[in-house]
Amino acid sequence: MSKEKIALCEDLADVMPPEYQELVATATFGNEDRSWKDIGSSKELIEQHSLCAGCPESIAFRFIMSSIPNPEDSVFVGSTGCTSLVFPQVGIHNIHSLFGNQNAVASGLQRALAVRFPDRVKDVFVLAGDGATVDIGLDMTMQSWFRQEKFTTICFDNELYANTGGQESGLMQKGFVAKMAPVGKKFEKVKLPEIAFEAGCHYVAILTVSKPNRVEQAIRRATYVAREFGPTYIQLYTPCILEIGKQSMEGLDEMKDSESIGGRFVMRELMTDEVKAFIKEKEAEDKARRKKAKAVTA
Ligand SMILES: Cc1ncc(C[n+]2csc(CCOP(=O)(O)OP(=O)(O)O)c2C)c(N)n1
Ligand code: SF4
Repeated sequence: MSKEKIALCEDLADVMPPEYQELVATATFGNEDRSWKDIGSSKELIEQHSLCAGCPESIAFRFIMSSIPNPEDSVFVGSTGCTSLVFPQVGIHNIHSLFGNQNAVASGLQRALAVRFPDRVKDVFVLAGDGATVDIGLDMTMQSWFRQEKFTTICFDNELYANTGGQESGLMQKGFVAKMAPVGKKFEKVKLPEIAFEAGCHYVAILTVSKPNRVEQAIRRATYVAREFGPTYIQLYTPCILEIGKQSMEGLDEMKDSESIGGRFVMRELMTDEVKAFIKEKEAEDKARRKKAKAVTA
């Protein structure tokens, strides 16, 4: 979506419904400094979703959408799974791809956009479950990293195939028994962040979605690094509360437990020294711009 597309025709503005007028007045698209703090007012991002009540994937979507630096010129590529249920309701261009093919589709898209719009920054993001990213789609995921495709892959890691009722995934923890995997997982959770770094990702982060400022930082870093260097990867723990037997209000506690010391989702980032220096410079630039903008409005 673009702010231009929702602009009101002056002659008809006063007869438009108040909700629409409010949307136009508060939409954050086009504002470089929008952030997760705008979620409450930026109705253009996402209002409804069709996930289970309390599913952490829904808040992950909100944080991601409010954090990407260039939403009007961004495209999401999705895959079959619970994440794909949200796509019809997001205010960002998106493409649904065959299960597992998402990184192949994103590769072609990113290249085509670069040729078609050489003077505009276009960001592509893959948003898919761990089954799509790591199991059935691992070949496509890895090959896009080997080829150094310039986009960000975001894996919604709920440690199983949720949408089809709970089958085992490579990212499932050892010993976990899912509804459709009664024997229990026999090997450790695959270390995809390390594999991603080894396979050529220039910035990798693993975290839960319990702290929006951390998600925002990771998304922005991954986006900037993908533009300049090449592939980036973010793995977000979005537990399937249905599968682990939690109530709708318990997803947050589950994430907090898993990220405390010794947990499997303690936040970590992997990057080279060159990328670290680039991020430092970029964040200093952003800070200076925000300070200047604040001084002008004061
Ligand atoms: C080519 C293909 N293979 C298998 C399926 C069946 N299928 C649909 S969703 C899904 C599991 C999705 O799991 P995951 O990617 O982990 O996402 P989640 O639902 O857990 O968010 C599977 C196997 C399909 N739709 N298409
Ligand atoms: S089945 Fe699990 S992952 Fe899917 S929407 Fe429900 S809680 Fe979320």
